Amino acid sequence: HVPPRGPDGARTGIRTKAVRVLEANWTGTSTVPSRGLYPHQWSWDSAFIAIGLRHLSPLRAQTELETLLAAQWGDGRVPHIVFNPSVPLDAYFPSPDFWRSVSAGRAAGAPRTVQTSGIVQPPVHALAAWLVHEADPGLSRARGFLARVHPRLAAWHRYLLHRRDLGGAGLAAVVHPWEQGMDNSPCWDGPLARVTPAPARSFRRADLAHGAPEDRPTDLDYGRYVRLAAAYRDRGYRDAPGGGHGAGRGGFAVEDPAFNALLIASEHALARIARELGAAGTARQARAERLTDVLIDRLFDERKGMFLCRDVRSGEPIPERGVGGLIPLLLPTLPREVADALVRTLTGPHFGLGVSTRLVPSYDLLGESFDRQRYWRGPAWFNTAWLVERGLRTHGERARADALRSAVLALADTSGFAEYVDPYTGEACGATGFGWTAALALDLSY
Ligand code: 9WN
Repeated sequence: HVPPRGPDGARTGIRTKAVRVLEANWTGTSTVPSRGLYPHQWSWDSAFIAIGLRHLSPLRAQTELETLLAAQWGDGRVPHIVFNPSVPLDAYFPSPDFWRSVSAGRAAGAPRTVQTSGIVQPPVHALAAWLVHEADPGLSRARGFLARVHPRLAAWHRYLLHRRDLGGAGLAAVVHPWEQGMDNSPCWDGPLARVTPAPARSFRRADLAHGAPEDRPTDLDYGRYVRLAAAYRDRGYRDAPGGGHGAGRGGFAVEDPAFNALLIASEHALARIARELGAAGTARQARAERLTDVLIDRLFDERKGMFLCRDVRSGEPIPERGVGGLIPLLLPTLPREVADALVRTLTGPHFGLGVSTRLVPSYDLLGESFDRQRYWRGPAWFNTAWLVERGLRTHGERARADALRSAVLALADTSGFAEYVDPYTGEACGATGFGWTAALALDLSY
């Protein structure tokens, strides 16, 4: 059901509650995903959070993105975590003393005055910057917001499209499951099996102090995350063609459809930003369209009716159906037949949207590894729902988009703005009072 509209046509109840979460998670310069579980600034969280914050305070939304971009590395990468120095080291693992960005990241141009991780997350930022600008163009122009963020966003995309083109086809590759943002998706099980896990006694998981073990990745997953991140760090966070770092048998390099679709959507946004700043933006626009074609050629699986990941090391597609394979629906120049196939898959037996599930599950309902409770192996997340909602609307699927929007608003409310929910029942899993859940519900309430 859709929360009742107030006298001014506003969905007042959920807005008030969402704003309360965003206020509680605001630190003064950015917003934490969760006070307990994730007490620092995360990259793609901040982009989604800014999209919600623009309704509450366009200035705060601009600040959120500017704080993140201030921690950008010289080589253009935007780190996946910007650490808050006033938070104790043992509050989150891996902490700054693991990443050692200032020393290990020196050659790659890590900032000297702020500590960050050395890996990245999906590039939702240019899309967020454009949406934030649109919320209050007058304020944005007065502050020179787009003029200041544009060079940083352009350098960020340059890093991804050049240094991270490990497969040589023009797409960006992720070198760690945390980079794609869906940490323990069954899509990574194959490529991760080649990685020798770091011994469990060599690190201490802080997440289990806040989250139920059955909702979180396993110790074996963590052992592999730690091994890969440490290998990347020990190579000075250098990117080598072919996924060479963390290399030998143990490398990880994957072309992911969601990561690349978000990059392309952000390229479209960057073209608009360039136009607003007086440039033509046509080359960037053309590149976004070209990249959409490459994405289809390289990652679309006609038989499965969705996009798949591609393991750069083996050169083979990864047969698992993850929600990331539906995110390219976001792209405006997707051919009709591809968009139609994605909608059929979304509402068919593997994802069941509007038939058996209330919100888009993160993984194939019929897949062997499906687990309705464990993190990215089945539960439904609100950021992917927001992206699919936008995709449905982009391709004229208005009734389905409306239904998904209503489900997001209802479940965000009843779950206490949960990090993720059981896709069948909507029951809360993980943390509550979660930043992007509140922000994106707020956005969809308008
Ligand atoms: C590792 C912050 C982040 C999200 C990711 C989500 C989770 C971190 C973790 O939390 O990942 O980056 O410790 O599990 O998977 O998408 O950005 O909310």
